Amino acid sequence: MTDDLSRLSSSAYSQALEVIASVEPRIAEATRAELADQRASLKLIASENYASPAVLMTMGTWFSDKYAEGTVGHRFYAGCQNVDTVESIAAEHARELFGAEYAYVQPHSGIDANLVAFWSILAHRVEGPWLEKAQAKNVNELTDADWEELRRELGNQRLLGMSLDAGGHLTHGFRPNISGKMFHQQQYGTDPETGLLDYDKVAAKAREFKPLVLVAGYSAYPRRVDFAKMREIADEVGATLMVDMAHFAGLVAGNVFTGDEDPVPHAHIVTSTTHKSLRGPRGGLVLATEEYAPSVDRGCPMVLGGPLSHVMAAKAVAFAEARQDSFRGYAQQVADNAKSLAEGFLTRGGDLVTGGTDNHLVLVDVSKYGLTGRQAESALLEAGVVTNRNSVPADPNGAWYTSGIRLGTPALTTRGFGHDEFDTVADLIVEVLSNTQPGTTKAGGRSKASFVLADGVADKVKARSAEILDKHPLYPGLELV
Ligand code: DSN
Repeated sequence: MTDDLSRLSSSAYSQALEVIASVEPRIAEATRAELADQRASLKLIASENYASPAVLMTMGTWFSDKYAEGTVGHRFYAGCQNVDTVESIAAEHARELFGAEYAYVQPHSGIDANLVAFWSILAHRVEGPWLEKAQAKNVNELTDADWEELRRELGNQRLLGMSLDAGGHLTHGFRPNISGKMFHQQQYGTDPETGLLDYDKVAAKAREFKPLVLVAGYSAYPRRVDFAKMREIADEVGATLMVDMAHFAGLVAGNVFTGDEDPVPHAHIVTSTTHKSLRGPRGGLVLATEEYAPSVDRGCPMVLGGPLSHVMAAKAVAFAEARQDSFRGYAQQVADNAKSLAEGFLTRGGDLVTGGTDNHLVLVDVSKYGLTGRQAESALLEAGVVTNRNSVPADPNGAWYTSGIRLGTPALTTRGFGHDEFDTVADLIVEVLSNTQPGTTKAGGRSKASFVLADGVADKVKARSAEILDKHPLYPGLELV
């Protein structure tokens, strides 16, 4: 931010907090406390970032008050002319940013974006009278008999996605999620030795299972994916390729992932969030080929509530930021920093799933310290290092306690961290983990949750973190009064 913008943001936020405090002072106080906490901690959650003040401020306007179900120029409510402007600009930026034929910026979250994609794929793939009927009518005009016909057509559809413990996401067919209920699902994993995707095995599974939907993408796989290969597999078995790029959208936007690693030219439909490596507001996004656009457009009211116009406006601002040259430098630094972080662990004897990274995240297996992921996450938090526990492939501790911690570089890269800072971060984490012991259960056994962090370690780590955090302030120049 320039000095002028810092001064303006400082006064805008200070005044906004005063207005909030006049109604509910505790919320104003919690908002101040959240900024202070975020400024004082090492944020390493791979799915988080720091949006710019421009993005944040765009969300706090009267666009929040407007209903606008439908699509641009075709709304179920009157008075949507300004929402139309906002949605059109956001979609235009998204198309340009990703080189996509079509962009739908209404989804409220990544899960919503995936529901829109599932609906779109199902509706698109049902040939014949039902599709014509659905396209000819408003969804609300379909009769019970129409729906019965749809259920018959759609029943028993199959989805093949990456398993949760290999790094896939809940919405990729995990049994307790709606995606695992609405589809017959099977999962592909990673090679037990290397932890890497084995495309031949994915292809063999696809040939055997013949899915309607092949889902690629991940939330905890520390490597790049060859989407050209995934498309070949999908084409061979007649599946639709859906890529969920929620985690790495910033690396696609910033041209770190190009060619076969860029999902947009290869997938039929691509979903994303907008707030992770892409550094926008909390929300979702669907990109599609023209062929899928009509069914994607039915996302609201089919599976979405009224679009959040204030968030669509903030998406437009974030996409405009991501189209600037500086975003490419940022995205490359995110990937370079992840490598520095991984090297920092490896040189200190750390155990990483797949032995390293080539995206924005690192998955550390903490078993070698005698800890569960939950104990590691809690001990690190005590020392001001914010991470999240995560399963590792074939995790003996399951999805609750886990054996890993997932670390991402997008947020601290936004603060200006580089190679040396991430090497220090690895050192601090190893310091905490090597000085943590599992606690004991009431029955005297080894606990999977409680832990004992050696005296003085948390303070020492906090002091060393403060040195680097102070050199890279969050929202530099933004002072609240
Ligand atoms: N919560 C997000 C993540 O951490 O990956 C996605 O669900």
